[in-house]
Amino acid sequence: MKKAVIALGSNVGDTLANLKEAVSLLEENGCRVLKTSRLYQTEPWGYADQDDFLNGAALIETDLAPFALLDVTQGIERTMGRKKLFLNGPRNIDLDILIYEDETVRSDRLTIPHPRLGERLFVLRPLMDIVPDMTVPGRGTVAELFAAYRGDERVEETDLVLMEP
Ligand code: PH2
Ligand code: MG
Ligand code: MG
Repeated sequence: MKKAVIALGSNVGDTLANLKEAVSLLEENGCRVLKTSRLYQTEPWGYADQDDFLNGAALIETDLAPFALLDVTQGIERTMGRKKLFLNGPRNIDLDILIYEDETVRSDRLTIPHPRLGERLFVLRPLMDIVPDMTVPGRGTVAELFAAYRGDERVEETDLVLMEP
């Protein structure tokens, strides 16, 4: 079994229900969800004229290799009827593989660790909840990246959770 970390985001429709549905679909498709972060209401990054996102992250365990895991996350996005209008634009569900064990993957389809992980508070903040001590290959620990973050994104903690403890 391998451990991986997945970022979840939604800003269209019932965002909490969308994120919960994505977690259930991960569980039904070869991923065991070990831990989930709190959920955060975050200002849209990259394209301002859209609703706030609800963002979280999940630590999973799986026998799927990185590209097979990508097939699963993209399959879930398809199943949930994701319409991606444009880059950084609104979406009902987004699943991004952030970290996969200590592996580095660089291809057109997939880059692990996620290339912009250290620059996004909407990613780093949820990661701090679940894997502060995890090493991001080539970049230090999550806690180190979080401490080095210099941006000013608005990220507000909510009392929403993906799974009951
Ligand atoms: N995802 C994007 C673009 N911008 N902004 C926030 N706050 N949260 C996201 O998940 C997000 C974004 C593209 O995937
Ligand atoms: Mg994304
Ligand atoms: Mg994505």
